[in-house]
Amino acid sequence: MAKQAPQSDPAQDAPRVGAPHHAAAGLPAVGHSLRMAAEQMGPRRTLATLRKVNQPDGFDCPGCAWPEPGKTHTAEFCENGAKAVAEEATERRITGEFFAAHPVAELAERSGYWLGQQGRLTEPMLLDEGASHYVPVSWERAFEIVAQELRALDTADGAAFYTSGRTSNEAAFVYQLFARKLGTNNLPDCSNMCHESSGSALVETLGIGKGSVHLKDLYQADLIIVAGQNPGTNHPRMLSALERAKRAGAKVVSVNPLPEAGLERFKNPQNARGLVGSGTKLTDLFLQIRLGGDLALFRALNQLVLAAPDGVDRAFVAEHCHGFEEFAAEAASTDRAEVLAATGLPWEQIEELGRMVLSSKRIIVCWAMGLTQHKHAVPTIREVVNFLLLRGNVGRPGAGVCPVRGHSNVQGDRTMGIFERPSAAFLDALEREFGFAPPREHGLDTVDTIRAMRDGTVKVFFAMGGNFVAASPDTATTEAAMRRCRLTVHVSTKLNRSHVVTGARALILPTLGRTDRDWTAAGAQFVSVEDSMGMVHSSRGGLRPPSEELLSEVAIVCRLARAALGPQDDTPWEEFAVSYDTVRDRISRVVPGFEEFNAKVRKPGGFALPHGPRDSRSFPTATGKANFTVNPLTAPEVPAGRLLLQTLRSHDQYNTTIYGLDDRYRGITGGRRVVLVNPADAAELGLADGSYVDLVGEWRDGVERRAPHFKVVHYPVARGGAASYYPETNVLVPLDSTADISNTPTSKAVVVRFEADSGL
Ligand SMILES: Nc1nc2c(c(=O)[nH]1)N[C@H]1C(S)=C(S)[C@@H](COP(=O)(O)OP(=O)(O)OC[C@H]3O[C@@H](n4cnc5c(=O)[nH]c(N)nc54)[C@H](O)[C@@H]3O)O[C@H]1N2
Ligand SMILES: Nc1nc2c(c(=O)[nH]1)N[C@H]1C(S)=C(S)[C@@H](COP(=O)(O)OP(=O)(O)OC[C@H]3O[C@@H](n4cnc5c(=O)[nH]c(N)nc54)[C@H](O)[C@@H]3O)O[C@H]1N2
Ligand SMILES: [Mo]
Repeated sequence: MAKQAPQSDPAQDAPRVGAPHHAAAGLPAVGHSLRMAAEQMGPRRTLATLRKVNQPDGFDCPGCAWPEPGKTHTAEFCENGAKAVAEEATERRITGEFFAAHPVAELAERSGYWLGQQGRLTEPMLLDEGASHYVPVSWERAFEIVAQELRALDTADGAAFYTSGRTSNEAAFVYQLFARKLGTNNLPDCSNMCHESSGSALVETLGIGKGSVHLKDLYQADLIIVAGQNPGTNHPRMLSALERAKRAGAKVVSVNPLPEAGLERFKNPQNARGLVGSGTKLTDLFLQIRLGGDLALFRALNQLVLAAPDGVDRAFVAEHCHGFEEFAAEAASTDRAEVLAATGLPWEQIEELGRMVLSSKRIIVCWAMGLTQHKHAVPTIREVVNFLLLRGNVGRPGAGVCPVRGHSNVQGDRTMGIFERPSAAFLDALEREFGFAPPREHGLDTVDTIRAMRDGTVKVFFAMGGNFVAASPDTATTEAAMRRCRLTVHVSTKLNRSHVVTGARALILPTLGRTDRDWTAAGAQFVSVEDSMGMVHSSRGGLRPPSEELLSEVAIVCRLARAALGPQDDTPWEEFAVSYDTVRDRISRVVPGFEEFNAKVRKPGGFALPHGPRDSRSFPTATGKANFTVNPLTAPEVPAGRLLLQTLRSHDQYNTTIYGLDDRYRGITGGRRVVLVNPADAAELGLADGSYVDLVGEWRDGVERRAPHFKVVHYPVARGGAASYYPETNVLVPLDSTADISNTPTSKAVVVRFEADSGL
């Protein structure tokens, strides 16, 4: 098996291990973020930039999709938001000379960390067939090359158009329009690897694939359950919301195989007590669950609620729900021994949570990748919905479902039609507005796109952002698939691995980021985004772009569309490219909830999208009601002598972008190739603390998937499980190991065995 270029430089990757922290943020976080920002941007630019994050006249933080509180603070950003901003607003630059000095074969040996550290991309680059180096290319020529390769396809389905969730609403809308005008629904996106399971479960049960709470609901809740999410690192601003909820009397329960520092205590860097004091204790009850045990946990809770005298909100169930009897019969029969085995929890803890549930009127469940990236992710989330429906916790203040999104506009991109399985209603609206017949057959999602590239049916791969080969599962398979393409194209801000593992020809199209000023012939433009709670607002960058050459994502799509669709196409692409208001006018006529878009988006704070279940307890499902579902109890099976590996994020990364080699809250510094193992499991498996091992993935296809040279760290993870960082371990995630229904790779459940270290 070919070895992968590691994400971090092996020479520098020497993890040291200290004690895990028990509190998040506070003074060290502020210092850390400012230091990283100043390194990339210098002190003046740092101040000017960070002042504009998440302000009404500023730009939307590219860090995560957590909403902004209505009232603006002097600084509404967090440590990791500051790192995301610094990464983009860096003063380092990559020019044509850089590519002349570094052949692609050499860049392919470099780590992802090194590639990312080289700076912002500044001009379009072409890697021609058989060439060893990228060379500068004009925009016209670049678009012509893409158009040529698209024309050479037998069918438009020979192309796939990937989106990473930073893309603005306006860019996403013109992008999907272009793909559909070409004739394909092949619009895979990062969501397919992320919250797709949430969407699948919520659409079926509630009729809409989005969360049903606003920020103010958190402040009104009696009980907030945070399951499978690490907000201290990935959504730090959520900690302020939890702190405020706690002040208002809420209890917080965290369900996680790891004791995550951010959920234990929070030192709010925006007040003095948080900066120097001991902070607020956030978690009232910590359930250290086994990987994949959540379905069993929620089944058990539902059984307890069903058995309690006043457990079920009978009126709500009778008026608004469907399928209660079948669900209740199944849940009532839940076998306690199975629950204990699947969760690894003492029964008393589950009962304790049961009592908290029964004494709470308003309950919110928040979740992220710990629930979505399992084989049984969709049934797990359906069971969470059952749990909330049982006591009427949907569609009233202080209660609801809260899938916490990742990328800052991943939810908006889906709203704009970035979806391989668009609804008929969306396509009808597109057809009416633009007078063409959009393709109706479903397109390819991320996993199916990789299969199609591997099998030679997709030959042109186009990415609007992201880092497809590093973020996708089964790195060896995915890289080989990418290399089989005729053409691979990346619209990007920074250099990454996907630029150096290419098709026969490759293009890098550099683009403006969130922080950059966007001027066109029609004047200053702004874009819009939708956060995790369905709030839409504007985002306006203020920095001088890294080069005069850069085009916005909207302009890139529009110019490409003209080149590919020809002068006869009647969409006013030229107008769209200079005035985003004209794009928003179209969106307002195609996407429900965006009526008067141009007016509403100009109001400070933006506007809320309608959400039937939340606003009026109307459920646009197949039955017209909220659906209870029957979810047989399952949990991952792990053969003896193996552990179940979850692949997660460290504190110093943004997905495949590595900021540094520390994972401060978990006490790990100076390296990323670590595997966290429970000391009792380690003793049974003979894994000494500090020793080095290879991780070998096991899957029914018998293919060997090996991630060499990981340092064993004895760590308080739940028994039977282990944890390592993504993307170093993506090589272990089998392409065919996906969640039922959503087809999301099972990144939180990979069976591994441990072998002697083979070195890097
Ligand atoms: N700084 C920073 N912010 C980010 C990102 C980033 O990389 N860096 N990424 C963004 C993106 S795209 C996303 S999707 C989000 C991701 O946000 P998270 O979902 O918080 O990210 P992960 O690191 O994958 O963490 C998964 C959490 O779930 C727990 N977990 C794993 N398996 C299970 C399980 O079976 N049951 C339970 N109950 N818990 C489990 C893990 O221990 C861990 O705490 O963050 C977004 N924000
Ligand atoms: N094993 C494992 N795999 C996973 C996960 C996991 O938990 N475990 N998580 C999955 C999840 S939740 C997600 S969301 C995916 C993420 O998958 P992706 O979204 O594909 O990956 P990112 O690392 O976020 O993409 C980073 C790149 O985006 C580009 N970029 C940044 N900002 C912009 C911009 O404004 N415009 C444009 N055009 N480009 C920009 C930069 O070039 C940067 O290198 O990974 C998934 N893969
Ligand atoms: Mo994500």
